[in-house]
Amino acid sequence: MSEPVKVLVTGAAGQIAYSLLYSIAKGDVFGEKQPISLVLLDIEPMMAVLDGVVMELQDCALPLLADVIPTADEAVAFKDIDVALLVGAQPRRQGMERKDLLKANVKIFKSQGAALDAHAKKTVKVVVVGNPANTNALVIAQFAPSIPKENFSCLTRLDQNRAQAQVATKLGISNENVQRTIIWGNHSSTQFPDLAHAVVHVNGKLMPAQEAIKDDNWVKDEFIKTVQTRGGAVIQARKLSSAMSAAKAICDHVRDWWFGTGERWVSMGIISKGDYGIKEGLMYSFPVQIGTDRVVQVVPGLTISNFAREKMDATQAELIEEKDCAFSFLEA
Ligand code: NAX
Repeated sequence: MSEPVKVLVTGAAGQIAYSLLYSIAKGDVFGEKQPISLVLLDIEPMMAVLDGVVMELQDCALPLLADVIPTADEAVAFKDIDVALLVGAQPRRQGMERKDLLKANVKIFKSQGAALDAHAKKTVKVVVVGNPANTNALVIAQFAPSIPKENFSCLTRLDQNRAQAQVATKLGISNENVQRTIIWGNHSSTQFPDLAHAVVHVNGKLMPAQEAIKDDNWVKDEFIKTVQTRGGAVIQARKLSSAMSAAKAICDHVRDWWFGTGERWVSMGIISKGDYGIKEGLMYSFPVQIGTDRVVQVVPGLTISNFAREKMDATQAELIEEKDCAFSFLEA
């Protein structure tokens, strides 16, 4: 058996982690032969709850789980890790303004950035899930200057999966028959779920999704709105935010980064190098392909319509505003 992959999950006592930890520990992400060492970080008041999570992981008697390290200490949590899944964040409380939320999270991700910089392997792959995910990811990257910028990402795979599932349902086909749905921009209600390049297999024939759907209004209006507001709809129904689907999306994101995507396209937030006119240095969701060398590359050469341009710019504008606001707290 090979050396364990050391995976940190923050927010480990929370609801996403409750689904995520089991999936990772049983081999859904790194494969069925790869031992895993799990590090679980949460805040001090959650340590008793975290003990319960550790007991349950033990009780699963999973063959791949080499060890479990629960902690509230960032120096312990980030030590020699290969993968950081940053799920924990300050939640938005009633009456809290967006800038207060940003301020609280800047503090968390600044501190975790310093710990990452000091203690993690330089090859560490970082996925930020805790909201506002794109901006939190930029903050942590800023405070971990010794880690290459290409190693930072944020999760928009849940949005991609939601988009894919909407198309599959609309056409009455299985999810695997829908490919190349794209999420551009922020993991927020300004994101742009784009079907212009999506393809579907219908009755054994590969065709553009929009041609198969034959309903421009649905594509440009209902589909986009449904995906943009899906998180809110789940909260409305469940009185809790998405957890099972979020955990599944994190597994998809990391598995594809670890093993490569082959010919598939996936969406993930990465630091922009200026592709498609998106401002350099923003954490923006792009369609990407990933090689077996774990290098992430933006899918090149897509035609961008005026409709798409407007939506891509609107979500970019929100990200610039969030970034400026977050970085103003850092300077203060
Ligand atoms: P929970 O409130 O169930 O769990 C969050 C956990 O994080 C808690 O146990 C809390 O104590 C812990 N935490 C807070 N500050 C911490 C810190 N400084 N260090 C370590 N742990 C800390 O939330 P959950 O439903 O699990 O959601 C977690 C985050 O994911 C939220 O920010 C949520 O908004 C975000 N989401 C992001 C998604 C995405 O696609 N990017 C989708 C799902 C989810 O909404």
